[in-house]
This record gives sequence, C-alpha cells and structure tokens, in this order.
Amino acid sequence: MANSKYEYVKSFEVEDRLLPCTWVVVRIDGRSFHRFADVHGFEKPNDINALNLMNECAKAVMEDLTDIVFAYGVSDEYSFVIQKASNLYKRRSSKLVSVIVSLFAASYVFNWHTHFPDKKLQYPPAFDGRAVCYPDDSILRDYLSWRQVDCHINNQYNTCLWSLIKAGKSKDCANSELKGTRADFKNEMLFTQFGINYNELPQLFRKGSYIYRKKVQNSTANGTQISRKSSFVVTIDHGDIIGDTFWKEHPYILGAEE
Ligand code: DGT
Ligand code: MG
Ligand code: MG
Ligand code: MG
Ligand code: MG
Repeated sequence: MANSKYEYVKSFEVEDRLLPCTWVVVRIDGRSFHRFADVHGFEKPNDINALNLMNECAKAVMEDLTDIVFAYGVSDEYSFVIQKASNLYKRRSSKLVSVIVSLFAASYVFNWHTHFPDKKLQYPPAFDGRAVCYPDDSILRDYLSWRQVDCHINNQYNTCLWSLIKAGKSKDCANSELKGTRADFKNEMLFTQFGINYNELPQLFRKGSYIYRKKVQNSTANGTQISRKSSFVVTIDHGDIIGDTFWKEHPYILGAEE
C-alpha cells in the first residue's frame, strides 16, 4: 500500500548515517554503576565476576554482529570497533547504538546467574551508548590507547584508595593522601605499605580486556593430501594494545595485508 495521507510524517525523521569509510566505535557504559556495584556488593576496586560478566556480554555482541572486528572493555564500559567498510544498518548511528546497547544489556541480565549464582539481580541495569567515527587506523589506535591508559590510571588509583580504606582510613582521608601523587609514588606506597607489587596484579585489572577474531590455521589430512584452511575464533585476552606488538602479530584485525 503506497502513500497513505499519513506518509508525510516520515519526513520528520533525521538522517543519522555515519561517515562512510571510517572506523565506527560504539562505546557503551553502565548507567549509575557506582550505585549498581554498591547495591550488588561488588568487590572493590575490582570484582572478577562482574568483569567476566561484562566480557561474556561483549563476546555475545561480537558473535552476533560479525562486522565488529575488535572490542575493548574496562570497568562498566565496552568499546566496539565496526569495520570501515561496514554497511550494517546502512551505518545509521541510532540503529547501531541501540542494537548493540540492548543486546549487551539483555545479555547482562541473561547471564547474570552464571557469574553470580548466589546473588539476586536487584533491579534491571541500563547502559548508555554513543557512536563516533575515526578516519584512520592511527587515530583508532589512539582511541584504544586512550581507554587502556585510562584503565591503568584508574586501577592504580583505586588499588591504592581501597588498600588505604581497607587498612582503616576514611574515604576522604585516603583520597587526600593520594591527591596529586605520581605513578611511582603510588607503586611505592602499594609495595612498602601493603606488600603489593602492582605489576603482579592480574592483567585483567591493569590492562582491561580485549576481544578479537583470532585467525587459526586448521590442517586436515585426506590421504596424502594436507589441506590448510584458516578460520576465526572470537578470543578474549588482557595484554597491551598500546604498543605495536599485538597489532603486528594480528595485522588482519585492522585489515592490513599479512
Ligand atoms: P554514569 O556512567 O555516568 O551513569 O555513572 P557511573 O556511576 O556508572 O560512573 P562511571 O561509569 O564513570 O564509573 C563506573 C562505576 O562503576 C564506578 O564508580 C565503580 C563501578 N564499578 C565498575 N566496575 C566495578 C568493580 O569491578 N567493582 C566495583 N566495586 N565497582 C565497579
Ligand atoms: Mg559515564
Ligand atoms: Mg557508568
Ligand atoms: Mg564507566
Ligand atoms: Mg524493524
């Protein structure tokens, strides 16, 4: 049925197609997770179960939306990188963001009980989301580095803060003790006062998590013939993504020739 008299209302819709041929990053972030973490008694500063749940949700999003080539997560946030050439939802920002955010939130509720078998979900969590275009690989790498540096700075600060609080200091007192201090001071404080070697804390806490489609070679023997095929396995890891090493080992993620 074409053209009812009501069709004109479509003209009120705004165009929100993201720039073509650019990396699209959709970042989602837990809404008021400060409160959510308190209500659900998350371990401070890092709750392994909560982080694993975030990772499982991000993996579910990546497995569903194959145009996502990489994801990086820390705390209550996750960034999803959609390949430059993608035409998913005609690159409409509102569609991409709403599908990713709702799939993530639904997965969070769906998978809650496997990570917190003894804790009842007290209320439905929500996530916000936004999409940003980055025009080239180097700026995309800088975006991801920005998030991983943020992870490090926050984790180092929070590790010190909660060590002081667990040792009996008030939150205000612990905050003022740390105010304006440098990284080496914080590492020294953790080591001398609390016997914590910062660099030996789990990579999950210090570096966050990334998910990518790892290329694996499968060899199958058929008589004397050996045929090799490669496939991609969605993989979670917690290493450094600021330096070149990871990207040189997996050049296919950003689409460069091997
Ligand atoms: P927003 O994002 O503006 O709605 O507000 P929040 O409260 O979500 O603030 P945000 O996203 O800047 O900070 C994340 C909060 O989530 C932070 O206050 C502490 C909480 N959080 C995230 N991961 C953990 C965790 O593993 N353990 C604990 N205890 N809290 C966590
Ligand atoms: Mg926020
Ligand atoms: Mg948040
Ligand atoms: Mg956050
Ligand atoms: Mg529809």
